[in-house]
Amino acid sequence: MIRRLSLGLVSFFMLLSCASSSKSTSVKKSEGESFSVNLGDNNIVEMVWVPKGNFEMGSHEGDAVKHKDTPVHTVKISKGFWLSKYEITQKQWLWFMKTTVEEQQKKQYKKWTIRGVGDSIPMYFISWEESIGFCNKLNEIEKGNLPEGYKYSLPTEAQWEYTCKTFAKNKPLDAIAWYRNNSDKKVHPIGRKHPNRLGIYDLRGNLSEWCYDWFEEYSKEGVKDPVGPPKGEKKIVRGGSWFGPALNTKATTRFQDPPKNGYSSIGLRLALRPIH
Ligand SMILES: [Ca+2]
Repeated sequence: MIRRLSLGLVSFFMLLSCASSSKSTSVKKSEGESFSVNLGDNNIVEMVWVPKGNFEMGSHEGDAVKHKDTPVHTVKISKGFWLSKYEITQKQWLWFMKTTVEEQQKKQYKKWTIRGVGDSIPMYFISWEESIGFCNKLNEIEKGNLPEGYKYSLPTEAQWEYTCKTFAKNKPLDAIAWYRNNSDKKVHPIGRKHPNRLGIYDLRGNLSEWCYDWFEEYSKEGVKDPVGPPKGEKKIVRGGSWFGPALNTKATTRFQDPPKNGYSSIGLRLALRPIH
């Protein structure tokens, strides 16, 4: 009886150690530090700390009719947050969410062309809902390792524009972004252009990026940590892509798309951010 019990215990501990070896190896994250999160099987996502600050959101030039990016208003980002250094790749998505870009294409617009397949090419044809699904799955796995009050999510639109505007390098667009004039109508591997001052790559161009917020018009009053309205029809998309002209890659240019749709021009950048 005792022997059977101890054998049982041994198998139980063997099972535990097998389970832990396939799990992500997590360390507690500390504010201010960049870190890497392992999705499993050595699929590492590097996360870069973005410090808090105030900025002027919106465009003075006003592409308002099409892009609704006026009036300029002051936004306070009251806490720092993390953004992934790169757009999430096809290899990372396949490991974590179990679908290929071809399978995603079939779910979306079959007539739309595949624009690049490869481990280091960012994932596209993914909807806002599927992208939030990626974040929530990671929250489950990382439960207990997250800083208090922080969760994995999509960046808010304000966090995205703040990072793009405040930490920009003074370089020509061709040096930092893939867009219509230089992309050869393809999605490119991550990290081939110059990063911003924080070391974040491809914010502008390559793939546009889903943001958390539902679309709403700006107002001129200053706001703190905006997250968008509670309901809406379309989600914010930022950064422009391989497909669009230079204007689309501006830090201020806003796009919006239905949350169930995926496109060959939109991908996912992961955030670990305060949940207000
Ligand atoms: Ca991008």
